[in-house]
Amino acid sequence: MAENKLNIDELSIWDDAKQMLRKAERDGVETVWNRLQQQTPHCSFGESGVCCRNCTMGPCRISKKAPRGVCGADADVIVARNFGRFIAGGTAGHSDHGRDCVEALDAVARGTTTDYSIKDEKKLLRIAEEVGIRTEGRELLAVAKDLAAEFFENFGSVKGALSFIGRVPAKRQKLWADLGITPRGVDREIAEMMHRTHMGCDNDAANTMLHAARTCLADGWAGSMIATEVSDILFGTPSPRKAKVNLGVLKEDQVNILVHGHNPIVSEKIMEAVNDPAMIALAKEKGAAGINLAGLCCTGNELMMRQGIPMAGNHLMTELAIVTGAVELIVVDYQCIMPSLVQVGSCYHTKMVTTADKARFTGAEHVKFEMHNGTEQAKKVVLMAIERYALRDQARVEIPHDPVDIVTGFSNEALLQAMGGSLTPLIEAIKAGKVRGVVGMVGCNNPKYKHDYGNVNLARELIKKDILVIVTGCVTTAAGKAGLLVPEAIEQAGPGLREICGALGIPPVIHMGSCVDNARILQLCALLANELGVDISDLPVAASSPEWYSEKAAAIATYAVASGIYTHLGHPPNITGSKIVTNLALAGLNDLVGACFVVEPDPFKAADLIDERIKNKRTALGLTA
Ligand code: SF4
Ligand code: MSK
Repeated sequence: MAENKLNIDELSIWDDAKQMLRKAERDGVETVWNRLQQQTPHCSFGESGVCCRNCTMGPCRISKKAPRGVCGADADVIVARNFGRFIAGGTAGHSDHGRDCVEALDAVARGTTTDYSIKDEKKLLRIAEEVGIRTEGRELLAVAKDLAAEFFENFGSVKGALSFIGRVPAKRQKLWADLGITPRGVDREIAEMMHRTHMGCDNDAANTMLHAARTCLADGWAGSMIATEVSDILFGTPSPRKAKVNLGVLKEDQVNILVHGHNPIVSEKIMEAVNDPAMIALAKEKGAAGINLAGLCCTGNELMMRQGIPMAGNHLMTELAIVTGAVELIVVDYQCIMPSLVQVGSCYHTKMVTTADKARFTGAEHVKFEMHNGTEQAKKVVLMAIERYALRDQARVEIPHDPVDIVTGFSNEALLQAMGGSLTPLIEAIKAGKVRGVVGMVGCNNPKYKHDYGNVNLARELIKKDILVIVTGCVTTAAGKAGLLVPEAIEQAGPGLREICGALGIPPVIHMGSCVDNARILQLCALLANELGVDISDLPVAASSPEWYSEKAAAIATYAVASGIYTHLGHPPNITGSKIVTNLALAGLNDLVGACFVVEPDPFKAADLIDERIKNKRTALGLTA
């Protein structure tokens, strides 16, 4: 039970969130905002990154009085080491997700599962050819087996280079090679980061930070990129489709199931089970009008992109979705799932089901999904949800109304198709100054900042300035709820962007997927750079994560910068205790990789800073600002 009263109007910009926060208060349910209050003020040593727990001579914390840890490490070394381990966690998360996808592809190829299949055969063959696998006259599954083997090689020590290194513009490849940061393999870079940050190894902050860049590049150009491409092969490459967002997607008279996490391997199976006529009949027998599936966070993005399944909410909405009292069951795989969901669920009738051995939650029921049993396990989970319907207390149900329409499904393939098969219309629009630049807005929510205030206002400001916005992850739901993910949103865009998006029939804010799908944005930048014969750092592009919170978001931001993309963050990582690391992040990296971070909490000021960068890049390319 919360101890202090929250000022609910200041916590979120959304009516559905505020309505549920008031209900949570009435129902005596503790949320992330209550716990933030209990944890505040945060420890300033931790916040500035100068607390080290890497050995038992410590823990040590750096201050004026004690400028070195017991071993002699100073603030710069400690901050760099902490940041290195932070992004190693993010890289591991995305990349392990990618490896799970490759395992599914391998199981399909070997015939050890019939629960999954190749949905996009053309993409399988295209990607296989791209990475040097012969396809002509061969059985599809033989090609799939070789592709899985090729991708597995990206995780250990790669024999030659990452499978997708050929996508990186030549100038960038040379720059990485000169700096010694060409990634060699996902697991290798993560392991080396853990090694370097052991006591007595890499005691040069700048050197550790360069390896951080290398580790994150392995995420962007291998772990995440493989996750995206294999998911498309197994579940279909997304194409534009309509969907709906906000808590209003829950149904008062139906069995409501929420999927949460990241990997479509679980959520796609749940969706199939929900559509099974026998399951629907059973739900009706139990008095429900049907079964309603909705997504949360990134697995929600995956299902929405490919299948048009509605999205109930982003990161800070996950507890509040349960507070509706209308959710029978929430089934999760991994990442960004608050442990508190078990407790929130127990305040209602909501059952929480975990599916991955690597992400179990005390108090949740575990239904282990393996490659060979996805269909069977998904039915088991849906049955549990149907059984819970009878336990629902309708008097405690309150569902906010009016879900918002969105258009989703813009994979690069779909974007190219919308442009008639080539990038030429986008390039011509950029040259003519109608689309002045492109910004990828990615990432999360963070209860320290007003929910979705930064995400929505930055997206709005950028499109006003004729800057095309691409969203992934939890920014998607924010943009969708603000009405920015529909073609009609061109009315809020500047005249140039309005004209181009209007002609193509696309929204000025384009949804490109989940957080691993930032790899699609990397690929798009590389395609643009290659087409123009320049490096990615020469393009009028930027990235932004106004409300990030996770290790994964830090890894994404770092691979964006190391790939040459100027990157805005709404608040800094825990690095401000080191001048060397902070200066490197905010300026020094520009000299090394042609891009750096910029930190600005105010979305309006951030839009101006991004605009300035885009102006400079346009001028350098000989274009009008
Ligand atoms: Fe302290 Fe050094 Fe050990 Fe860190 S590695 S806890 S700074 S003695
Ligand atoms: S789920 S990493 S809160 S985007 Fe990918 Fe959302 Fe950020 Fe998790």
